[in-house]
Amino acid sequence: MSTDARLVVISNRVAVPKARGAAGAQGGLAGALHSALKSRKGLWFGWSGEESESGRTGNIATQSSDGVTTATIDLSERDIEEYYNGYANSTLWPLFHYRLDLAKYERETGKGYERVNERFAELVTPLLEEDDVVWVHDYHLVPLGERLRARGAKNRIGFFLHIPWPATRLFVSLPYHERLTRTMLHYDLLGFQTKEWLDSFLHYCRTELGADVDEATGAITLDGRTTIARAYPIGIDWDHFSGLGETGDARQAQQRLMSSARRRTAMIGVDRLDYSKGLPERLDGISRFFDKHPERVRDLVFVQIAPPSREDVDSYQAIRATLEQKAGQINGARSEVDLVPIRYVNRGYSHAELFGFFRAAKIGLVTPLRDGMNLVAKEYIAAQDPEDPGVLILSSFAGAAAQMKDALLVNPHSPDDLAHAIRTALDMPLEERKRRYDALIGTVRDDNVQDWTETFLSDLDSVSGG
Ligand code: ADQ
Repeated sequence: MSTDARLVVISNRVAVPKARGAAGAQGGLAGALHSALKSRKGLWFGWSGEESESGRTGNIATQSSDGVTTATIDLSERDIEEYYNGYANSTLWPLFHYRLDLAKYERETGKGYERVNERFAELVTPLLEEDDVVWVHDYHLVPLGERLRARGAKNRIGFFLHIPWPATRLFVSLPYHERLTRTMLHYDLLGFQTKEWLDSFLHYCRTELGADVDEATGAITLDGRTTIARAYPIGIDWDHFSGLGETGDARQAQQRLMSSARRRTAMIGVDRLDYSKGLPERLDGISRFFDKHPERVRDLVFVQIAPPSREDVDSYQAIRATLEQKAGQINGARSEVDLVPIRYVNRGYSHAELFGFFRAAKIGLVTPLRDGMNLVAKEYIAAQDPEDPGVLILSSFAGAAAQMKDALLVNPHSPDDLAHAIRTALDMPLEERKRRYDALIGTVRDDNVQDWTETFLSDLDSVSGG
């Protein structure tokens, strides 16, 4: 890292290390942030995930290990309902994933969102030191930078959006959209996953805010203040993830899936149970494949691992019911006494077990309708055997598609397109599988999460702050 300044990460949730080394074992984003924090003796601030009486939500619980301090606060039931389940997950998440049909626009939840952002600013401000570099994460905390500035923070403050930025014509359906976006121009550096989301944001700033936008440098100037916006595609924790192949858990998981699939080709999907991940559409594609090629039902077993998330939000309950019904219908129509084509599992697994499943599966299906990046696509490739790699079928609407053009890119809305890709993957000769794998592995290995953290933070160090 190019500077000794302390790093302060602020995100909705904090991954509090439970035991020595636990943060490393989490892998992915939490692990990468933890190592950046460790090298800069940092502080990580956010919600504990716990609910408490509203009178006690001003208490900060701190914990230090390995030179990293975590500071967490509880939220009240009302905060959780309005800020987390409400504005963040029932307004911004669906809108940013192009699901206007699911986006709810309620004044009360908008106020709750602003109130919790204000509380974050109020509680973190006394913990900030003059030279700290502050990195705010994701859609839960868009206005936080402006709230910190209002309290006098002169620090360099960066923001990274993990999800897409929607097209301007969609985004302007958000009531008071200008109020939200103007707050973003109080950050020094804004990071997006892909050039596509970045371009949408720049377009919005130019056409709706009347900002002066320099496309070449990403400089956005409004009211005499300049913010830099750039694309920083996130990657996986390569060292951690690729090392998992050597573990007993990974080997066992691989063996388990291979032996239970017997001679059939295993095809896998691993996603949080979320409507943005295109799961019902995926099942429609598989069903279309079986309709077109009934003789191949015996060739394939599809395993979908989808742990529930955000269960207090109605649309998440609805997606769960839809999937259970669709999986049940396909299995009802296609099963034999010794064969069930779809295995649908609603639980989480360790990354080592997922590594084993990915390696056993000769086809990886990653077909979100819209996704900021999608790390599962990269994990699937990282887990393959270079001498006999599986085939990744990837939605062209995932941010990852911009870097992974050698996957079989599909339109996840089209069952025919999906069915065709499954057939192509099943029949793909080893030579082509290797060629595609060789073309994909470089970006998965080199554009990893450490590289992402270092690039973002070094850019943040070099912009003029305050
Ligand atoms: P997510 O929407 O959660 O992340 P993704 O990028 O795929 O999506 O990351 C999911 C992570 O959870 C992966 O590491 C995966 O292995 C893990 N996971 C999924 N199912 C699991 C299961 N059953 N058991 C255990 N682990 C499981 C958001 C954005 C993405 C963006 C990331 C990072 O929506 O677009 O890529 O943040 O910026």
